[in-house]
Amino acid sequence: LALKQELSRGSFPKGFVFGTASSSYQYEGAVEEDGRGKTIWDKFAHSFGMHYINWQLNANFRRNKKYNVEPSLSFTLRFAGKVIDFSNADVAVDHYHMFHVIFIFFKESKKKFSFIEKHEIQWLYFQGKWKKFLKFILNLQQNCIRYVLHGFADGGGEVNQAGIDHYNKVINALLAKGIQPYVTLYHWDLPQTLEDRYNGWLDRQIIEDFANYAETCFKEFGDRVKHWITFNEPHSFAIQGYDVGLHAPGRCSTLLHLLCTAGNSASEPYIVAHNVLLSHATVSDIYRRKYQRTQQGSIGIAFNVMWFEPMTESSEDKDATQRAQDFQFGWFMDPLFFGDYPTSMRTRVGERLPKFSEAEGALVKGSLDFVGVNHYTTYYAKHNSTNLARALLNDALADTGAITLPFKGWKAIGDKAFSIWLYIVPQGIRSLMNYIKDKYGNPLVIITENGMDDFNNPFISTEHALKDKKRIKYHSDYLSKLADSIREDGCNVQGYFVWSLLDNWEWTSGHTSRFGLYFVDYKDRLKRYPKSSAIWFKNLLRTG
Ligand code: GBH
Repeated sequence: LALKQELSRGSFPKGFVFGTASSSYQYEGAVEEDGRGKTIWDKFAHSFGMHYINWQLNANFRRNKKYNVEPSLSFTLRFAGKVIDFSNADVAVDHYHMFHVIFIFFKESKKKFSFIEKHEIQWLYFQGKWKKFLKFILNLQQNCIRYVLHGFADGGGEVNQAGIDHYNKVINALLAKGIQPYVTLYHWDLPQTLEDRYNGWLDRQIIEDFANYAETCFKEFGDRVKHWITFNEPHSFAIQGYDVGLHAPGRCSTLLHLLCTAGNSASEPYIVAHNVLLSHATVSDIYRRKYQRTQQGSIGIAFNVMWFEPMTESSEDKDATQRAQDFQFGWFMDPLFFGDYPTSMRTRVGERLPKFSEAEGALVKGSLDFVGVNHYTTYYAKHNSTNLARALLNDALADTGAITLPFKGWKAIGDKAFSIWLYIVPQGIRSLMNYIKDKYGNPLVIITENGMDDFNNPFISTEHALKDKKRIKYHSDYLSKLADSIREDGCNVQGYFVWSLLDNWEWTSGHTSRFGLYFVDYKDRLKRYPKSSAIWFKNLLRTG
């Protein structure tokens, strides 16, 4: 408790940045405006009401020859509704019209605004009354924000000026208030045209198209944006999109996966990840050769990284724990730091794992200035040798030969947030930071996401929902452990972003889940209110 009370901005080194994170698809809405093209998530979130059986007999037999996977007969069914509450992100939290809510942390000032005043101020801005609002607006305590561009041109090379103008407004407004934008180039919203034309991330053509898009961003915004994140969580979209099938484009090919369309989960996740790594490296190379010297920014990539603890002390489980980490984080980190995939992956995935040519390996290796880590939770890992896994799990996940669980017997590893996967284990962040330090030579790390969600309970009052003690505890516990990893263990961590600034559209969970420091009232014109955690965070950043 004593430690917790001490937590302040001063618990972190000089120059350490604090911010909140968001993403275009989960926030913006305005899907028909300013020439915005359709994305794979638009299609995915709207594909409900369809029931069909999609036989993949042939696909699976072809795959067997090529990839040496046991023959299987499988089919998929698509049921109604990809998103649990049948919502979509056509409106999301309407951020395209209201990016200015990023100012809702009020700077410490001579004038103390009351709770009500602050809301009136926000509300004015929300309604587009800019000038009046700007009179009131003061700087945020946070000194940066993680923002995602929705701007991936649809492959034709045509740049949409309306989109550029919009993001110029956002970036300039942020900088005018002293807030550094950390910009993510890709957070899962691939143009549907590229999916239709050549299967998106499955085709190497994506490397060139992504590079063109990224270069456009460097040209247009790089004079002001100094922190670039090429990708958000390639592991998530490779596995969820091409193996489990729960995310766009919803491909997978295993029996028992009722929500998927055609795919090949024995090979596609690996191909996708390979093309992502090559895209990242190509973009990073372009940035370094043509822009970095003049623009003086840095480039990184953000990964979803759970921490894993062995289920038992047996060497089998310890090996399985390492494999689980190899297949999640090492999959990307090893190529980036050592030039090739982990040995455990080479051994277990064999011919299905793509190879880097010598030149590609060299391009990928070292192609980042910082590692973004989205960290939320910790699981146990356990050795798994049964073939049942291949039937029950998805192919790429089964390749690990590890089962990961948040339970030991009946005992959960930590308290639970609302999301089924999110268990609260603060110590995990410290262990993970040490793992990165030891394994990869203490690279610069930025925590690009950390947070927890509550259920969007329709039966409780807004006042009640604003009292989010659990979230305060979550962040203060994780931040304490993070501070320990820096101060006591010497880990090179230089930033922390809360996921998320606002409640928003949580992918397959739709609007059932609330991750924000700010509450969004879905029943009343999307008005925003600070939860207790927003006030706590602001105070934390004010002290020390
Ligand atoms: C982040 O991913 C995303 O970057 C962000 O867009 C999102 O809003 C935020 O999390 C909150 O969810 O359901 O058991 O198959 C977090 C990492 C990795 C967590 C995949 C969910 C699926 C686990 N995600 N994982 S399961």
